[in-house]
Amino acid sequence: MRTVYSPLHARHDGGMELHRGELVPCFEMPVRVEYILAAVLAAGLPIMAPRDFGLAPILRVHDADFIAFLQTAFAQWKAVGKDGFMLPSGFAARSMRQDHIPTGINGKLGYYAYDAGTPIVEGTWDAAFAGAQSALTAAALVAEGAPAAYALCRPPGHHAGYATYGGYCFLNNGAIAAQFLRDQGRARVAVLDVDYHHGNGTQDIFWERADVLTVSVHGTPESEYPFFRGYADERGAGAGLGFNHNFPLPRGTAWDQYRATLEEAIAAVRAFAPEALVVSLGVDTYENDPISAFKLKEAHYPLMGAAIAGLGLPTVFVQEGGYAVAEIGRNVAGVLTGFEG
Ligand code: Q9C
Ligand code: ZN
Repeated sequence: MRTVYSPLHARHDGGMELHRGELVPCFEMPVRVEYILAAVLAAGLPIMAPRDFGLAPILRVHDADFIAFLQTAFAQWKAVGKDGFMLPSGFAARSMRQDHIPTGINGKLGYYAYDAGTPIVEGTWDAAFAGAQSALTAAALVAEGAPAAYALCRPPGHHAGYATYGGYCFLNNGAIAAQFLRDQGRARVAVLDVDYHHGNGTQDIFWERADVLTVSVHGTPESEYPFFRGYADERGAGAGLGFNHNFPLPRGTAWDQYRATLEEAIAAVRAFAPEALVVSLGVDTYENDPISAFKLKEAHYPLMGAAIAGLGLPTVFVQEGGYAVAEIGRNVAGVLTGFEG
């Protein structure tokens, strides 16, 4: 399969995140991509640049005012004499109004963000836009008949909701790819999210949709980010009721338990009989990941890829998390080569 990649990802750099009470350099850093690129090249996957699909396919899954905010937020920050990176300091949480969007930049940050771990820097929009184009290009390759394609997106996407950002994510690359496949005539599309963290943004976007199944296997929100989504009783609403499946697992989960749960998730995808699959591919399930607590080893990632291949579906892999930077390349390449068999 081909890897779609843009060097513009590197424009999202230089931020700090609030992590366990301290401001630290972001775990989600540009060098992640260098390791992944080296490993997929070593595995023999050809690299290509994304095509430009513009804003329209992004606006199919995101709110127009939210997108305008992402495009202009840093300029507004600079206009009040600031530079560097932006983090919110107050949120529209319980008891706060949701029906007034503040005009000032600090209020806007708190309105659209839901954590203080996702800084915006000057190049964030350019990087996020390029990542979305990579996801769209991979989806287009699959729509045109490729059995699979891999979008090496950075920043990641699965925490970005219809009009919210967080968890290092701004544009939901996987959701954008899934909607593109729908718009190319695939009647039912499934998203299988194997990142360590619950794919709350993807769940949000397709919550009331019966044509896009969302399935996530992740660390329990009782202790793990994003804390307030990802429980098993979240099943969708309205027409989408029954078309969302969450499989939370405890800290310390190792391969045997993980594999059994992944098989359940795969069975849910199979029962939906989709015409295409998007895999939100985070490898922060790895035992040495600095912010996660599962115990998967390098040898398990090819097995994960083979299990997903068992669905026999045209598949778009979209890069999500994974922060053990020296090892994530081998783990990503392991899934992709395991899928190819
Ligand atoms: N205090 C992805 O893997 N920060 N996002 C938690 C712990 C949020 C991870 C840090 C982690 C988000 C795409
Ligand atoms: Zn993650």
